[in-house]
Amino acid sequence: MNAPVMQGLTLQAPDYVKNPKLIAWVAEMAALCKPAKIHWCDGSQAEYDALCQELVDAGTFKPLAKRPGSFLAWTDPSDVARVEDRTYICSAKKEDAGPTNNWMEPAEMRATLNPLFDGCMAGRTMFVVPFSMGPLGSPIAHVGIELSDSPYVAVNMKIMTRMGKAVYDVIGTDGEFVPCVHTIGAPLAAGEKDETTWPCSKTKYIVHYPETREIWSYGSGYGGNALLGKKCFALRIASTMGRDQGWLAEHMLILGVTNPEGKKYHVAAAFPSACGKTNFSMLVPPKAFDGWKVTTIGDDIAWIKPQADGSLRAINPEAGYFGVAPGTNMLTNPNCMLSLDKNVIFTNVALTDDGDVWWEGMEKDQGKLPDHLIDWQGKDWTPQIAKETGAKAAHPNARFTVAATNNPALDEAWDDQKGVKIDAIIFGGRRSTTVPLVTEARNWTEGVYMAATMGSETTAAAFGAQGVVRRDPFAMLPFAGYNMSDYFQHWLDMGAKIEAQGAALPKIFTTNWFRKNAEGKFVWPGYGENMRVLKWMIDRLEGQAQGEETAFGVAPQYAEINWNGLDFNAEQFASVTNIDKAAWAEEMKLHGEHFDKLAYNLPKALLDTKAQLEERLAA
Ligand code: SAT
Ligand code: MN
Repeated sequence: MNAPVMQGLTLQAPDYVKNPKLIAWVAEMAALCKPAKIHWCDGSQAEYDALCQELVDAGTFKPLAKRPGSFLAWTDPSDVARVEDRTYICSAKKEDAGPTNNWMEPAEMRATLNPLFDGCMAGRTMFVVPFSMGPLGSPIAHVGIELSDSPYVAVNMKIMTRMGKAVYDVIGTDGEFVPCVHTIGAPLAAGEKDETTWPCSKTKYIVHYPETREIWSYGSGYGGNALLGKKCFALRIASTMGRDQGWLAEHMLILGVTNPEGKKYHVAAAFPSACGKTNFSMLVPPKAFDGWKVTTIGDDIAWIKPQADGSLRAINPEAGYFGVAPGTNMLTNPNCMLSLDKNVIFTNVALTDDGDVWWEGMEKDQGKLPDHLIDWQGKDWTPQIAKETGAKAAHPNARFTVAATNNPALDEAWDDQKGVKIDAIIFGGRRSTTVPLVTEARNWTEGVYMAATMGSETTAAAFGAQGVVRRDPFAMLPFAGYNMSDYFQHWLDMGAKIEAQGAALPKIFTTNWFRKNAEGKFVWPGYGENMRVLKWMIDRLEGQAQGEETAFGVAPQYAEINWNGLDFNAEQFASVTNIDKAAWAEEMKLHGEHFDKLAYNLPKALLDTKAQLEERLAA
């Protein structure tokens, strides 16, 4: 199709785009956003290379001499994380967004956004980015089209999703797609060029219309705000699709774990942003676990659909990792470090004098701090400056974008259309106190309760104060696309339906790797050592560990954990597993306040579970 959209701008849709609704929508958006040009992405390597070169020419990307095919981008200092207070769920009814989401009446939001989007792409190219969330053609996958005026978004989407021509075959002439519109804002006057290498707008809106399944994002170029396949589609919009269609879209990694006899299990695990999902999904078992293997299916998002036989099968809707760089090194995540040697986009890490990247935590591998760097804001950095000013070389939320296929621990089924069968689900928060290392829920409802009341200390992945405990149910607080209490009910309903079928549900566990001692130091060594906890979970699946009843689920006995090769005595174990009754009395008050806020439609089963927990604590 070659229809004129407006003066000087023609649509020129490639002939393999055969969906009239899609073409009409692109034309409508082009007429609104008024780009200088439209580029229909085909997802080819040649296209990726050309766009990266454009980003180099514009000064947005610095090629990295030490890492082939890799680039470094520095954002505007105001555009480094998700903006939760600018993120909206615009459902027709306010109650459907619920008390944990910002809401505006859809018509009012459209009236707010329309003038902002009018001409927002002036002087820039509008990229049409076709992408599949999940293996192409999988019954668990869904597709979207993102329109964006950011070439950074186009190249990141190429790594993070199955992006390209083939998506149009899935859409065909009348298939569904989720329409996503993104602009960095800051429109250009005629003939003007972007003045900064990371243009963005002070005004930001990340908007979802669940009923019409649309996403509109204005003013930010940062990953979670701009790569609309990720949090906006794969969690916020997809969770509402899951509610309506009977499946789950979750903020979960998916891993495979194979024992020395070759038996394989699949585990999905929810942790809040920047709490170690990527590390856990790529875990290298300690030496004492010779013959055990952990493989990655996904590091951030899981789409889980119940099958006819009552099993739950999951896919990773993404095709790459947008992970936190600081803290990553050969001790914390060797598989990740090995996947970062080529074809990586780094954002907001520091630049070394010899053209490599650096972030806090790398000194552990290198044995010392570098003498000199250019920090993520383009300023000189030395150990002396860091000492005097506390300046970080890399932003704490600095990220790498890398294809899953770079991961040496990639699971062979990662791209399987059928997904993998989930045997266990983990919910983990970041808590210095109170919550024990690991417990198993006695039943599905208790598991939903544990997930619904999860607390976590905030991290740099979102704007705002860090280190304060907030309730982050299911690690979905910023990502649930509908009323949180309805979301709890959906989980309960899914479990009840599977149980009514007579099928076995996955076991649910909670973990907390982050308990601290009186000196403020982490007690549990974490990282690869988490394998010891994972092994106990598998023993529970196999009926090989008896565990111990506690007020808060079934916990491991000290002797049930394999301690080979780790010096961790019973006293230390007690300090990460004990249930402090006074702390729990306080915790239960917080659960109560949390439930008060979610009172509308809160499932009664959760209040009953709370009462049982209180009784057990009082006993
Ligand atoms: O900021 S992102 O949404 O891209 C990553 C995260 O917060 O988990
Ligand atoms: Mn995440």
